Amino acid sequence: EDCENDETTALKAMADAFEDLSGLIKENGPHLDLTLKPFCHACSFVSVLFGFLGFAFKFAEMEYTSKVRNLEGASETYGTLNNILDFDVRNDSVKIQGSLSRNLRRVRQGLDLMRVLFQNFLSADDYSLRDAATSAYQNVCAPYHTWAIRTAAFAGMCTLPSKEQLVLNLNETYESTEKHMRRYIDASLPVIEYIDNLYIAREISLDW
Ligand code: 1PZ
Repeated sequence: EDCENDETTALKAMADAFEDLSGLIKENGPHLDLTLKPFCHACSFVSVLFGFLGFAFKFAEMEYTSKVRNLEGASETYGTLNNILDFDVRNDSVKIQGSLSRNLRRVRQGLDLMRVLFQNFLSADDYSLRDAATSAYQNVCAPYHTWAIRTAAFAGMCTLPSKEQLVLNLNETYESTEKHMRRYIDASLPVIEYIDNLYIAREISLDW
């Protein structure tokens, strides 16, 4: 245990939450019937990180948070992620804007955006946060966003802070940032794959 551990940071809390969630998935195997409550709890830590990325990502944070809240609000009624999918399949509303299954798909894009952004962030020292975020957005979200959103998002990338400034904002050192980002990269992937499998198991394509 190192010294920064008695002070929880937003980045550490997010990595911790996803390690808990991926631990649950690993322990229970692919047949785990994941409940919405711990899932939404972990996802809410990612909102905080969006907030740290500055002004433009404030819009992304609001958009992502509203979808996590919607899923959170459904936890009493539906209980599990599987039940959400089953409900929307029965009602033919999987891809309808605002449906729980669509919001889950969008939250999954947010988790993946953060994962790829961190991978890019750590991939090279001379790779700016702006380039890391632009490339992550290009690959993970842009194919599924409207032209207007994509244009605003690419414009917004110019407002991102430097890597050094982000590390300062996060109240981390470069070393602790790297450690927690790697933990999130590793722990979020099984969660993302678990979500994808909910759709694949019901023969729902993932091209939207
Ligand atoms: C100098 C100019 C500054 C302008 C800054 C404006 C930045 C605008 C950023 C726009 C982010 C809003 C993203 C909204 C996306 C939604 O369209 C989708 C689809 O929602 P649906 O149709 O299903 O209701 N929502 C998502 O995909 C949720 C995931 C959000 C992750 C967004 C990341 C965008 C990051 C770009 C930030 C610059």
